[in-house]
Amino acid sequence: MYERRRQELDIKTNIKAKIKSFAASLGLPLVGVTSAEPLAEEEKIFTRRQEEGTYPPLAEQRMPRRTRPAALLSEVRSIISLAAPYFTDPITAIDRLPEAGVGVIARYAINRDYHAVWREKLHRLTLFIKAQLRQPVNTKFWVDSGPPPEKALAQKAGLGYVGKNTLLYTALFGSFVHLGELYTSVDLEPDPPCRREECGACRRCLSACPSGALSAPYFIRAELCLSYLTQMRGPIPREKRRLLGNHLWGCDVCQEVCPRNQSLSAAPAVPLSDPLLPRFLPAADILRLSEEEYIARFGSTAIGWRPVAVLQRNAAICLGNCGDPRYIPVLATSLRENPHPMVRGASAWALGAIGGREAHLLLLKAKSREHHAQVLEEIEAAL
Ligand code: B12
Ligand code: SF4
Ligand code: SF4
Repeated sequence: MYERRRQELDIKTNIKAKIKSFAASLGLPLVGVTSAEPLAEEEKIFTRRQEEGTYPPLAEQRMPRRTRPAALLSEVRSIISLAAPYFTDPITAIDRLPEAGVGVIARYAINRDYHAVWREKLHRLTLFIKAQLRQPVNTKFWVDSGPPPEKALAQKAGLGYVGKNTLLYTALFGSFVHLGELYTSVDLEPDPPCRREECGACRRCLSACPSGALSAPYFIRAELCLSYLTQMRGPIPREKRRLLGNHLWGCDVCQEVCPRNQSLSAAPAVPLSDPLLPRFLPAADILRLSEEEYIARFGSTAIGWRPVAVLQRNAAICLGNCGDPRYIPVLATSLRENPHPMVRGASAWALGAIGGREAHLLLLKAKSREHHAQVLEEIEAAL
């Protein structure tokens, strides 16, 4: 009896400390533990937003799987929530950005795909936990793409609080962190939740959001967010293309303007992997990429989850938005030769957005040659 109690106490406290320090040694420095109780408050918020039609399309839709941990791992007793920083350069505001025709890539996307990096780390953490305990252990882990509501769990496990831009803020690395979680049958001592909320009267992220996606504090209209628009498959709705500006992939604006992230400039965090891409890329170069070149350059980043046509569609829209006639030739070549109708369509739109006689004539020429209905429709609209 005494021996069993002693073992239980050891697991709750000592093993937890060992898990935290092992996670830190893997490059996952922020670790908190929370219980596996259902998330009643979040279930209410998510369900209400599903009913209103404002629940984001990319999030898990089946509520029990989201908000009731036992629906994902029936023996779950504790949830280990983890956060690690990913920014490598000082945080600067978007208005100090580059010349026309140069596209911006969000910080998370320039690194090696964090899903793959994290999965490897969480696998090692699982093996470590199993090796520490002399009893059978069940675990499951996720990073981003799984059903767990990561920000809510991280807040509950004491890692930080959710700001008005809907992102989780940590004391050490601000909001530039990725989150992941490990559900386990091991009974660990929960950490106190984070109850602090430091936005106060500030509304900078809401005012700076280029697309109006942050329509109220803590409320995002995902279908307007540039992060969603730049990664969606299929043509970006025409009325939303101007919102993209020079965003080639993702968007960091609501984090860049946040005073809570400014002090990070002085001490960039150690990233989990070295960046594979620059943050600013000439959009014309993207339009000229072959499939093979795309895979070689972008295949190991999170951008590589999507086919080349998605990034090229965004590049064409960036060029249209910059309005510079220097890019008419590259857009005309793309309209003539790109194998993907979506990219040809976006190139037609961009020529129309730049406008002028030369662009008009090239669109007319393309119209006489094009056979694809969707591209023809884009050309008509651009003329
Ligand atoms: C779907 C999704 C998106 C969607 C929708 C974003 C969103 N905020 O929901 C889109 C594609 C737009 C997106 C964009 C981005 N994402 Co994203 N995304 C997710 C995903 C898969 C689910 C998020 C979710 O559950 N949304 C559902 C909505 C309803 O929940 P919510 O807004 O978070 O609601 C919470 C609060 O806002 C609050 N709340 C909601 N409504 C209301 C109403 C009131 C009145 C109040 C008081 C509170 C309140 O309570 C909720 C529970 O905590 C998570 C990973 C995961 N599995 O959780 C990553 C995740 C949130 N994304 C992440 C990142 C990095 C981004 C981007 C920064 C990427 C980029 N640079 O382009 C942007 C940031 C945009 C932004 N401002 O949120 C990180 C965030 C890390 C962090 N520090 O928080 C996550 C955790 C992925 C990861 N593991 O790294 N994302
Ligand atoms: S990521 Fe960009 S578009 Fe999305 S909410 Fe933040 S500022 Fe707005
Ligand atoms: S910009 Fe202001 S309101 Fe927005 S998250 Fe940061 S502190 Fe909160």
